[in-house]
Amino acid sequence: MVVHEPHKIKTVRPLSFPTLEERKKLLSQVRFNVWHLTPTQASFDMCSLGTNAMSQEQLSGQLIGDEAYAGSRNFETLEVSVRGVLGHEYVCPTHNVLGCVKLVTATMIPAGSAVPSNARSRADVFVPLGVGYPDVRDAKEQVFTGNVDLERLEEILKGQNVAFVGLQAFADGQHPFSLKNLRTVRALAERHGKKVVCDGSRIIENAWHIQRHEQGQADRPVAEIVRQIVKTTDVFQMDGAQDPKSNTGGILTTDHPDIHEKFMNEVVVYEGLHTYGGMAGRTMEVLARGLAEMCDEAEVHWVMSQTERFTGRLREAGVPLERGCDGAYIRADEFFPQIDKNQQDTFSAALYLLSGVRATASGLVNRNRLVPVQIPRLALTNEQLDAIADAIICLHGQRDAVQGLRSLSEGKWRDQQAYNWVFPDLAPFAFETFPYEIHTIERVAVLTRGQREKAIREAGYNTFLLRSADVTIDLLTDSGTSAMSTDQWALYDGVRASASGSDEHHRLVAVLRDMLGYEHIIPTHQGRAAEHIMSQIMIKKGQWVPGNMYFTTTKLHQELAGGIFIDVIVDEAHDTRSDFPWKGNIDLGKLKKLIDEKGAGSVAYVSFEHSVNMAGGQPVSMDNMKDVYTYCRSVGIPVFFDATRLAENAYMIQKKDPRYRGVTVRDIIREMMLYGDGCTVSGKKDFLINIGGLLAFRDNRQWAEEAEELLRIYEGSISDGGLATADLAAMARGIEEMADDRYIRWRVEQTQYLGRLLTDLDVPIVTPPGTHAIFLDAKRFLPHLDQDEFPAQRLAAEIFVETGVRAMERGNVSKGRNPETGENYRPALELVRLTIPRRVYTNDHMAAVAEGVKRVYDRRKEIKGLKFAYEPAKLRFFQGRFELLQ
Ligand code: P61
Repeated sequence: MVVHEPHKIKTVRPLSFPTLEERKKLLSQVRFNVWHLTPTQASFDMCSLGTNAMSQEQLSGQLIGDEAYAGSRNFETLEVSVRGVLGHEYVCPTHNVLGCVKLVTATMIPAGSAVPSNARSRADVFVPLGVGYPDVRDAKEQVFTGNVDLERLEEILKGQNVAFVGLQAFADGQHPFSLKNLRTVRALAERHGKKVVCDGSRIIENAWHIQRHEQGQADRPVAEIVRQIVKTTDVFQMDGAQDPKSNTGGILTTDHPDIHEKFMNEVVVYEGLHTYGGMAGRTMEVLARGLAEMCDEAEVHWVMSQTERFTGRLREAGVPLERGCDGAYIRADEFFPQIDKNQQDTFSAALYLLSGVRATASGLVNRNRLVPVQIPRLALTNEQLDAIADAIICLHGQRDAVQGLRSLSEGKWRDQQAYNWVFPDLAPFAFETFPYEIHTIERVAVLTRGQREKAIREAGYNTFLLRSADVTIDLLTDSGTSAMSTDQWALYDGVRASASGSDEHHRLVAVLRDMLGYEHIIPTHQGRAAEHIMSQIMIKKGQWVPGNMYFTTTKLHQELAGGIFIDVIVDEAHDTRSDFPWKGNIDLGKLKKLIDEKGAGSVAYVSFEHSVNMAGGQPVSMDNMKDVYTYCRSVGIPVFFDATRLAENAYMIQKKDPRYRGVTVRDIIREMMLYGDGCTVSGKKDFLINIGGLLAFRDNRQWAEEAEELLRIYEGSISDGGLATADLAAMARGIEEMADDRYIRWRVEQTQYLGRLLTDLDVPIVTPPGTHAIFLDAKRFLPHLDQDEFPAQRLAAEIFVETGVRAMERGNVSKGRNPETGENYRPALELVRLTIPRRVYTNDHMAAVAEGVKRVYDRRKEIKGLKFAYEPAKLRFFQGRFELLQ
């Protein structure tokens, strides 16, 4: 079975993709020491410290609490979390893990004493301070390479002035210890009257290793192993920026009141106070939540599976590396056997030059020969990690072309290094991946099959009536379900709200005028509000409204205004097997025939939808827009776009029409919009917002004034259309982001990917795959069911039971009954829509969906139909309930 993230993406941070020329310039500016580059100068920053994606609960914690100097509630939250998760009674907060080391050093290391350890990384601190730091790591151990050599430790305990035994979980990022070894060390230390102090910043990775490899531990949850480790130590310290996924912070915990007392007295000197320890209140809140969540079994397994996959891919390709708990630690000297100096920084510079990936060693120069390529926890997708591994493999293939960096100045610390270099002539590596880093995540439900059967029964076999809390992958709709970017959130937060004019309104107008080329910009709370107003001002009772296939809300408002919708889409759109590339096109012949028959005066306008939703997300060609517009102008009929999915349509033009291959999506949009007189938009789709809509007219002031008249009555003020000012800000930014070529390509190609997976598995879908959704053809999927047994409705329900994926019926149930005959309409298309939210799911989610649908397909013959148990009169698909036919 495909493994996918046990969460979805909540917010994203845009990545940068500097060109080769920019990378050369930047490298020379930082004297070829990539340590000094910034994350926005790199495509992927391979560092796991303080760079992890948080959960939405952690992020919300940032705004909770009192930021009090003394006795803050945030500290109380932290105490509860420490006791509950780690099991130690006392906690002293610190600004980060160096704060912990400093307190321990001040209170527990007498001058001239030594700290035997299984790690080397604290040499950076201990050596300058004159603390002895003997290595007691068992070099012979193969699996638990962080185990202590007990004989050697005993010798040192006997011979030297030992302060305490200082261990690290997953020492130096590469060496886990076993629980058994830890317990023995503790007993040994105790016999010599010494304490065990453990840095557990990577305790989760170590606990996972114990669960996986230590005898008798396989059935224990990570949470229990974590407690065992902590309780085996006297003092436990943790970097908040690692496993608890905070951006900083640290804790020092113990069950010894006397030790804690010393920490409390010392913390005021170096850190802050014993109830905040140099952390902001919000950091304690984030850290507390991160601690409480870090043992989540599904998440731990996901994170570790990423590390295994990444190192496995590199190893298979022959890249010399050591296993890291959080990535691959490249053996730079073996990577470049022809280079005798500065191999680590040469690797870093060459990798950046080749691909824009930044990976760098830090700390003291000459501590080891490794370059850590760490995976920020939860922040990257497998698709991205595979590509990053491929970049390293690509460099490995060209390693002979690389000359070593020549030192300009030799520092003690890595950040002090500066070099000269001759650029190697490398074939560059380009990324075609998700162009974002995951900023926050939202955990999703994982129910048993039995629980899902119960849930769908209770929902009357209607996926609209399922609780989202019961859904694992929610493909009901792409409407209002996008992940906003950090840029959108920043603007949202920074807003100055207003019920009249606002800066955000001005900005939105400017952005839309530039994007669409339309003068009159009227925000609405969502798409149907714009449709309502458009229909009311443009349709006279009894007028025809030809369009390229109906959409439920659009048609409803046209009818409420007294219009008669008539479908003039090309015939190919109704054929689920046709591979015609422009199935969204209007059939000009049908349109002309209508106008010839009825007269131009009886046609209100042409309702022209981009990337036609009900046809399967099928695009309209540029030529068709031109032709329809040219003709309509000649007969004096306005053309209004439903531009809800305009950017997706524009991408399809870029992809499929050779004349537009080199044209940006932004320019294509601008040209598309030329061939219309106005538009309605549901902003909840391409505009990358959770709420919002738009009505716009190109240059007709009278229409705009009439529209504003209705807007004031039905929606809100003319400067917000009933939206919060903050939502206007998010919308303005979302519109800019939707036209980013990398984003929109990735977005539509993800849909195409799901389509390809399903066709490869012979599952019947509407072809070619559309832009926002894949439509399963229920007539071909369940050919043994009559359409009045609602095959698409049943299929959507069955997919949920099989996989936890929620889809939407688009067929006989949605179309409704003919009011004259009382019969179901039995439309040509009987479909199930798998709709893909924007920036929310990864390609692993897509693979899991395809695999799950295939399992339903394999047992399709046993699937029976449905009958209505409750049938509402209007829009029955929303609230209708069904029973299984026996
Ligand atoms: C959807 F089952 N679409 O696809 P509003 N035009 C277009 C849309 O796709 C659209 C609207 C206008 C939805 C949500 C939805 O029966 C349903 O912002 C091309 O939702 O008001 C919405 O925009 C309406 C799903 C709407 C439905 C109605 O999932």
